Amino acid sequence: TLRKAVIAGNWKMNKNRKEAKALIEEMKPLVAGADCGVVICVPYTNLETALQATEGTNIKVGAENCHWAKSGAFTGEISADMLTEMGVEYVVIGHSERRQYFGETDATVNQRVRAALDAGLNVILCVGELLEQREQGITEEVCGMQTKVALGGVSKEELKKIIIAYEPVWAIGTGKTATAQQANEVNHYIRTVVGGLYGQDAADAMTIQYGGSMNAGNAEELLAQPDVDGGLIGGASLKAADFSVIVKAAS
Ligand code: 3PY
Repeated sequence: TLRKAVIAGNWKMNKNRKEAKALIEEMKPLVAGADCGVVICVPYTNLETALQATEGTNIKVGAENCHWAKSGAFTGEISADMLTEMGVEYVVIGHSERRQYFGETDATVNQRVRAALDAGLNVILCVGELLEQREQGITEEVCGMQTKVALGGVSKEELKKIIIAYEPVWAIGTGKTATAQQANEVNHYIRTVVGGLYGQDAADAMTIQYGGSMNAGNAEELLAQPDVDGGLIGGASLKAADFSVIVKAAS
């Protein structure tokens, strides 16, 4: 990467509080002094534990989603304000598992992005194509559209609080990884789209991660690509040793 990288763990629906604390304690010394941003995005029930365990360290804490309303009759949902009030600094929005299993659309992703920004959160916005879409040759159209809709109503100043994570859906939880070249191509394309919306300076400054089975073995090659500014890490973020190898590869 040409920019400072950010490595973010996406724990998904894993770890109870005790396990979360143990993982963070193991991780802390291994990532201390890293020359990249380090974030862990954890289940809501682990946020308090993670905030306490990471206090005074270089590890930032994120949630894995938030709702678009400030409060109200939305049983089971969590608002962005509830997260910032706790001290949470990041939130993942639009992960493909949300799109695939929970009816998330480009429009609701945009609403959640807006709410997160209004609350002062940093957003990790996920975009990515399905396998059929890649095979049809419409990867750029899909990722470009998802990016544009998600950024609707976002100002150039607010854009500084957004990281985009390109996560090809066929590479998520499947063990399949995009080649470093495929990752770089799409990341570069997304940067072009951002440049069209906000100007080249904003595009050049933007952190665009790759996600989708990035692990200790393939991180170095992916992170060596000029347009890959870090990673959103699934399974490998649940192991302190593996996660720290990726953080080192980004430093
Ligand atoms: C993966 O690596 O599988 C992810 O979904 C990261 O968000």
